[in-house]
Amino acid sequence: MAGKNTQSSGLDRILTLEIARVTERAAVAAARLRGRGDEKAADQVAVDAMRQELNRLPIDGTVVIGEGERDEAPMLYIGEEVGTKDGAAVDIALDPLEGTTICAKNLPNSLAVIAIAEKGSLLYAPDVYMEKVAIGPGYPAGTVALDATPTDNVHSVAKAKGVDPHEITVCILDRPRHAKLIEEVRATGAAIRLIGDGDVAGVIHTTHPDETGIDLYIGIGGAPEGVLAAAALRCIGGQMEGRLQLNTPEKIARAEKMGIIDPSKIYRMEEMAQGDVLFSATGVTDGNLLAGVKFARDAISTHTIVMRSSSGTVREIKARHQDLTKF
Ligand code: VTB
Repeated sequence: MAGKNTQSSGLDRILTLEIARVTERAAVAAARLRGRGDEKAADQVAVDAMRQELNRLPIDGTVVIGEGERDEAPMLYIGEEVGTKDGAAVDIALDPLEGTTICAKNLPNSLAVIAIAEKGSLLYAPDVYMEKVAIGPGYPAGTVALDATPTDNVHSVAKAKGVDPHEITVCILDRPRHAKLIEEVRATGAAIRLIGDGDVAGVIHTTHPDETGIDLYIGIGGAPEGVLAAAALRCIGGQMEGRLQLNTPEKIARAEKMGIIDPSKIYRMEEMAQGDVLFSATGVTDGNLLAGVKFARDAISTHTIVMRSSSGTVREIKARHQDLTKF
């Protein structure tokens, strides 16, 4: 649950509005390349735009979840310092274009996302897979768990919601590795929303089941996306667990370098994103919660959700940008 202490945090309240600009800018850049079949180009323009805007923020920031290791990503790599340095020391998790393939195909739910947190409060996750289970707010603690079977998780959510498992919808990434999971969930009677990409959105969608139709997220996706999703849930409320898939000595060694000693540890949402966290996501393509960027002759419209864990405030910002020279 969101805490109440807004005084002790190093994060400035003003940043809650500033952070929206960062994802707005990245989303607009990516949206110009929606449906062009070029994932790399769309990602690159989003990265450039996000970096430019981030460097205007009055923060002393370090990217901890970013575009990759320093040698593989020229910009917004893990360890890159961003911001004007004139402000709080913060850690940053970002994905300028979450769902590059969705954007390239102009399908729903690609996002520009960022989380800014007090230094040392985000899990420094290597770029490996993470097994995840997540639900939105309003359920008793422990309703879902990675140690439980998918069948148990579906039954538990159904029971807590007071419905039959047939009325539960589970979001799962459409991947061959999920064949058994899909079969098991179907056997419970629950419906499945299969998504091509974009499991940050998939997790966030569990927080508004009435609008998105999704109650539960289960499956294996990227670990960086797991930390971003946990940061979002910390702000809105909900429950999530994640377990890194450290199944080779090489991955275990990489994780160790990042301070992860127990390779099979199950991380609760509060361990993946601790302290005060700000989160912002802007829709790139139209989605279940956020509209995509709209281009008109005289203005560009964006739809953003911005939230802060310490106050629990969730803001939706629908912006109409008229100074097109800025984009
Ligand atoms: C997921 C998905 C992301 O990576 O996390 C996925 O939500 C996991 O990797 O949008 P695989 O594609 O290898 O299954 C993304 O697709 C981003 O790359």
